[in-house]
Amino acid sequence: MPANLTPEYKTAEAAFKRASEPKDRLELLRTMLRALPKHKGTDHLQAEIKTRIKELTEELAGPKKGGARRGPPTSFRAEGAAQLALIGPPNSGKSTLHARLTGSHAQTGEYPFTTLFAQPGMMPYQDIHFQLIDLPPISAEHPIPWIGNALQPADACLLVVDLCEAGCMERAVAVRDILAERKIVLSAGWPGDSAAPRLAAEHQGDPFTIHLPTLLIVNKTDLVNDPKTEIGIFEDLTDLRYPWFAVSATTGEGLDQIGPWIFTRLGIIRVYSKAPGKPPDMERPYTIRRAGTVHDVAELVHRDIAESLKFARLWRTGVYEGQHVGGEHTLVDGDVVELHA
Ligand SMILES: Nc1nc2c(ncn2[C@@H]2O[C@H](COP(=O)(O)OP(=O)(O)OP(=O)(O)O)[C@@H](O)[C@H]2O)c(=O)[nH]1
Ligand SMILES: [Mg+2]
Repeated sequence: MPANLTPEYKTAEAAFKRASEPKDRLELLRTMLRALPKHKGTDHLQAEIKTRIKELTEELAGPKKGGARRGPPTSFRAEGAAQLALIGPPNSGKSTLHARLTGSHAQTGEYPFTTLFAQPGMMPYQDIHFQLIDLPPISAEHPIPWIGNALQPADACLLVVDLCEAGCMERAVAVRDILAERKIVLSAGWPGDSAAPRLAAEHQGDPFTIHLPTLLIVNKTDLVNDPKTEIGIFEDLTDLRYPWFAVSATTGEGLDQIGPWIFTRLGIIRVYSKAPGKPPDMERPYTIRRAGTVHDVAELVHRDIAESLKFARLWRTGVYEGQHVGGEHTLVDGDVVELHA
């Protein structure tokens, strides 16, 4: 990090890291560039900010007039409780998993490089959904220029591997290394891990580095006698260490472990809203993250309500029965709130 960064720069940079809307990100990049002291020590950072501004400006400009039609979208605004990206080497079963978990008709094939574009889908879990993004394989042979853009809105990723495939270890390591070159770091730590320090990356270091919590999905276990031993060997022979599940996308074995695990490890909290004098809406909870507050829920309901929030009434089994709480009150899974603005 270059020294002598102004408070204005730091504020803009922190906001940039939290922002997910391309328009907001572009605006914040411009503020960062304006606020950045211009000297030798910031040359590199200036150049990188300018590149990102150029990329985002082009993306937001949409199809070029009279030019060739642009391809399908490469990134999707996060929907549901969290966005999870399916990444991995060719032919490991990402699309088969996507189809099975979301009911999509993602194209699958017995040959590598079947998937060419990003495709979203919704995977139900209890009364919420996770958004699952199917992606083309990540490999040295076929670089994906837009992979950084595609992973920008993701909260986490599922790294899908097929241990039966010859060369699977090198290919899995290659995925990690190719992404690292693009400043996307696959991380074994998840925000909901009680032992893990709060993701410090947000407050220090390079503003363009993304840390993606990673779950290893060892697929095609229907073809393996002893997945646990195979995974032990995989861990010994590579330096990849991620939490893992052994599954089969074709038989469905092991797949029901994924939803609850993600829910806990991302620290997701469901909050149910109610209008005064009416029963709570138990069908469609709002979702926030661990340590989230009444104010965070109000933001999800409507920005105006968040801004003019006076208090909320809170119901929590065995603890609260409609008591008044302020916007800063932290919530837990299953809370019911009635917002008063
Ligand atoms: N036996 C078995 N075969 C599987 C399983 N999952 C996927 N396959 C097969 O593996 C092949 C590749 O599956 P895809 O889902 O297309 O793999 P992919 O990772 O999306 O492939 P790319 O898009 O090329 O990266 C297909 O022939 C699938 O039927 C599984 O759990 N068990
Ligand atoms: Mg595919």
